[in-house]
Amino acid sequence: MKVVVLTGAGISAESGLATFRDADGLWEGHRPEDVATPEAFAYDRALVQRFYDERRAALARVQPNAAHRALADLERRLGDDFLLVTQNVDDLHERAGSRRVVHMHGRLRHVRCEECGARLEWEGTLVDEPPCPECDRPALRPDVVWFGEYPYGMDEIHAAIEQVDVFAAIGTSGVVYPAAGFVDYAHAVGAHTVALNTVATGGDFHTTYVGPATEVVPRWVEDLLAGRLAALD
Ligand code: BV8
Repeated sequence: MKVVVLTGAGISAESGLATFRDADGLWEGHRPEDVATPEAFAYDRALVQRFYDERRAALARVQPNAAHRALADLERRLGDDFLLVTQNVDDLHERAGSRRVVHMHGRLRHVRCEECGARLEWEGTLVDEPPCPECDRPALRPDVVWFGEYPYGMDEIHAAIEQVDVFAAIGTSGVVYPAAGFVDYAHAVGAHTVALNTVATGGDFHTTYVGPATEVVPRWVEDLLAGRLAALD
C-alpha cells in the first residue's frame, strides 16, 4: 500500500508556530504579499530578511508534536511505500524522526546565494547581510519558495502520486497551488483521499477526520495500519 501525506501549517499549530491564514489573513502581522514574494524582497529586503530571521529563531523555542511523531512512525512501518510532502518550512518533521520529507516550499534553516546558487544550512540571521561562505558576496536569501516561484520536488511528488493508494492532506487550507491540486491528481489515479483538519476543509476527500492534528493524526495512522494488516489477511 503506497501512501503520500501532504502537510500544511496546521500540523505545526499545536507546537506553537503560527499558521499562514488562521490569524485573520495576517501572518505574524504581515500580509503574505508583503513578505513572501520576490517583489517584496526587491522592494524591502531588510523587512523580508527580518521576517524570516524571526521565524528561524522561533524554531529553537518549539518542539515537534504527537502528529509529527505519528507520521515518523508511519514512515518506519511503510518505508519506501511512504512519502511525506510538506508545505511547511519548519524542521519539526525531521526533528520528530521523519527522513523521507520533500519540503516543496523550502526550509527556514537553509539559505540560498543569489550570486553563486549555493544552498546551505543556516542557523543565524540574514538581515545583517553576511557574506556567502562559498563566494563571499552578501547575496544570501532564505531558501524558501515565494509566491510566483517554482516549488521544489515536483517531479518526485508527481511520481509518488501516480502510484499512490492513499493520499492524506493534514492541516492545510487547500488555498495554495500547486499543493492544493494534489488531491485531484490522487483522485484521477483512483486513490483513497483523506483530509485531517480542525475544520471540514474544501476539496472533496473520501474521508475526513475533524479535530486537532495531535488527536486525529495518531488515530488515522492506527486505523490505516490496522486496515493494512487486515488487507494482508
Ligand atoms: C507556483 C513558503 C508556478 C514561504 C509559501 C497569481 C499570481 C502568482 C501566482 C499565483 C496567482 N494565483 C495563483 C497563483 C499560484 C500561487 C498560489 O497558489 N497563490 C494562492 C495564494 C492563490 N502559488 C505559487 O505561486 C506557487 N508557485 O505556482 O509556481 C507553478 C505552477 C504549477 C506547478 C509548478 C509551479 C508557490 C507557492 C508557495 C508560496 N510559499 N510558503 C514561507 O512559508 O514563508 S505558501 C504558505 O502557504 C506556507 O507554505 C503554507 O504552508 C502554505 C499553505 O498554507 P497552509 O499550510 O494550508 O496553511 P493555512 O494557514 O492556509 O491553513 C492552515 C490549516 O490548518 C487550516 O485549514 C486550519 O483549519 C488548519 N489547522 C489549524 N490548526 C490546526 C489545523 N489542522 C489540524 N490541527 C490543528 N491544530
